[in-house]
Amino acid sequence: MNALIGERLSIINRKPQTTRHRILAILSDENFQIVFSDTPGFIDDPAYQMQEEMNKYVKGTFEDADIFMVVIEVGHRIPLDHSLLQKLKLVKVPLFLVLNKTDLYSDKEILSDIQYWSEHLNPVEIFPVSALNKKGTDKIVNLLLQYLPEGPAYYPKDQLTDRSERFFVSEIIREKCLSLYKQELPYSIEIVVTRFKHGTSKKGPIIFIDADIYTDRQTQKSIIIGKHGQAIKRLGSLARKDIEAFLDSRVHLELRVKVKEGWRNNQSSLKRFGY
Ligand SMILES: Nc1nc2c(ncn2[C@@H]2O[C@H](COP(=O)(O)OP(=O)(O)OP(=O)(O)O)[C@@H](O)[C@H]2O)c(=O)[nH]1
Ligand SMILES: [Mg+2]
Repeated sequence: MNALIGERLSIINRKPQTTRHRILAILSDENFQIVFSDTPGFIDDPAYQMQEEMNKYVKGTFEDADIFMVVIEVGHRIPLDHSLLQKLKLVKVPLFLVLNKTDLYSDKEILSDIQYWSEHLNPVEIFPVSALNKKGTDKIVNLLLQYLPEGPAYYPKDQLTDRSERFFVSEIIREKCLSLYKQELPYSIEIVVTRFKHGTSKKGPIIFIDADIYTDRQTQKSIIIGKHGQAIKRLGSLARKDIEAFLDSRVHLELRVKVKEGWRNNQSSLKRFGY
């Protein structure tokens, strides 16, 4: 989705379950408006209420998508009896298949996948792409326009997303947690922006941002902070750089760590965290 709209809206990380919400990206032109909706990946055996909520975002797309665009990595042969594939075969709207990461695979492997998926999933279009190198992605928008139903624009032409700046700030911080902290730790983390205030400093305009990092155990809190606060300092400085680029402004970022035991299974916490 980022490659198609030319903005970095959805956070990216090699760890699975990076995307936890449904994020809209709106692409408008003189004659069209396409609303992309990035979702989490489907989780087969949800262990937490949070993951059930993530799956609900996926299920929601079956209600309202005008086109399904499924992204599968080349060479990833998901079992054909997988419930999601079965469901995708039955969708009434056009199904696009995007075979991603072509930069890592040979032409032979890519061709074999095109053949395999056209036989077993029967999408109306298949796009071998490298989202990383923006290769093969330029054709997609034109084809989407051919298959999309006509209708009035839902959003103002200058609106890029349905999410707030606060939301993206929290996502950027979470993205840095995913790359800085090991193994399971990032999965127990949620970010809440508690202050977002435009101000001025000696050097000119600045945005003051405070954010709470929630985790579900005291031991994790100390890991997040690190020895002499080194880990959280590094987190703050990496996140601030990306937030400044995203907001195109200087930023002062304050991070605090809090413990909320079992938040991933707590309905009111989940609601508060925007699930
Ligand atoms: N080599 C290569 N890597 C890619 C490409 N596209 C994405 N990646 C990498 O694949 C990993 C996963 O990317 P994400 O955007 O987080 O994938 P996702 O499908 O949204 O995954 P979740 O949000 O976790 O469900 C990241 O490490 C990306 O850098 C590509 O075209 N080529
Ligand atoms: Mg994602």
